[in-house]
Amino acid sequence: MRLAAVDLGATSGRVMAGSVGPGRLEVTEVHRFPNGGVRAGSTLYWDVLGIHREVLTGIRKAHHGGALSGIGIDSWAVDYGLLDRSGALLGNPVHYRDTRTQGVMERVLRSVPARELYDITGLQQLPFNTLYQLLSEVDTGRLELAETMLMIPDLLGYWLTGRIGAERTNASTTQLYDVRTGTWATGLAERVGIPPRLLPPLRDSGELVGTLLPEPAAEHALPELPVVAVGSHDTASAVVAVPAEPGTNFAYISSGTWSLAGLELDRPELGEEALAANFTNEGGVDGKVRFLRNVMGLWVLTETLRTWAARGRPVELAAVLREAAGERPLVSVVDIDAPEFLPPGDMPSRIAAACARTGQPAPESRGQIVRCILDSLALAYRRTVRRAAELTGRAVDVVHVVGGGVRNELLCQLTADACGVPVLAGPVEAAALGNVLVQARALGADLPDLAAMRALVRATQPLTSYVPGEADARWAEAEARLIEKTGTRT
Ligand code: LFR
Repeated sequence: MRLAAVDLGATSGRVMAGSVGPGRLEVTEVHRFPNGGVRAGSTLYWDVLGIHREVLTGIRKAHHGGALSGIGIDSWAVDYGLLDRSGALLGNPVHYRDTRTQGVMERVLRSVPARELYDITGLQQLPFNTLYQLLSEVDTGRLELAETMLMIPDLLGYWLTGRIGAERTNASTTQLYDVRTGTWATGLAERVGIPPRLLPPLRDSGELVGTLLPEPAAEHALPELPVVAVGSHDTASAVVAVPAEPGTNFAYISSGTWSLAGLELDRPELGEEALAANFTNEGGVDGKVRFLRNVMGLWVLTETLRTWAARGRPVELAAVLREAAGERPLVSVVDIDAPEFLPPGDMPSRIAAACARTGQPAPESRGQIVRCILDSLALAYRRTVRRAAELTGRAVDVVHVVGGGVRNELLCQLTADACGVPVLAGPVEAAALGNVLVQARALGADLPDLAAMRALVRATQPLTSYVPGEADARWAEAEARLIEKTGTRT
């Protein structure tokens, strides 16, 4: 069975051709395009029509390389488009890194206590949660004009099929979804001033979205293919492809623009301590819970390289990683999750400022700057993985790293060192593989459950293992230093 997996990240989008059969699972990239914010005036938007065009180009290429049986779309979470009563898009979707949400979360928390929000939605507080983005639009009048809100993969699915709906794993990231009942939290929406009519009917991953409309099919010489709802949140798809052995105590880090670090649970964990530690309970495929925290991720490194290039001093990632590997470890560490690293901009200056504030030497050479970023990321993984284990009373015996970050061997080794347990790295294309697996099952492949899907990933994808070094005392010291200087404890 040949399937197209559309996997959209915040820095690039790709369409992969997947092939699934007994003992066979392969994905091949057929189309890749850069993605990212487009600033128009003071607002950072997504070029969503450009994305739609690239998606169609990719699907066409995939089909013309061998007949497809289905299409699935996953993307980053929280962002959406609003449709009017005629089904037309009302304005361009805004990028979650735009500053329009500044102060909104604080305002909402004055009327809905954090405890209550967490009880209903189970979600971590991030300033760009859909709830806060929608509220930032209240004064524009757009919410009154809008009839429906569609998350990005659902919007693209709507343009392909004409069908409206909200796939659950992504709906669970809106902070408008009731984590216990699996329905929209309409009471909460009403209370904060979001019209519940905006929230479209929910669908599960594995359901059919619809079939490709005649117009795009004709324009791209495609048959009227089924579009399947996969784990449409990219992290949900990536977690499907975590090649965990049954019965092992594993944590995962889905490592890309963000690093999503945590555990897979059967039920949400909504206790006081989970709330205080700002862990999220996002919805997984097959009703699982993704109990995790967002770590700032490779974004800080990518923005650093972009800053250098913009100044006319471009550098190759591989070269600078080699330099970083030769630098002295843990000289300076920063709280990589601090809000100052969220918006686009000059990361090297922000890192230098954070080091100065905390009385640590500011890294000077490029190798030192990158080493500081990677050490700080690994330290954030250590505190997140250990905290997740404490909060759930579970042991973690192995950390699975999946996604693009698998290619960063230095970071994988530092992750093993920092967490003090072995890291099993791979697959790189976890989100696309998870996307393909859920489609394949929906279209009749014999993959009854997550265990079967993961067994197929294990049997077919290259994995690399990293053994922790003997340096735990150094990581403990760096952690203590960061807690002392910044108060970052959780
Ligand atoms: C990763 C991801 C994260 C989400 C962030 C913003 O690509 O989907 O899970 O928190 O992007 O949407």
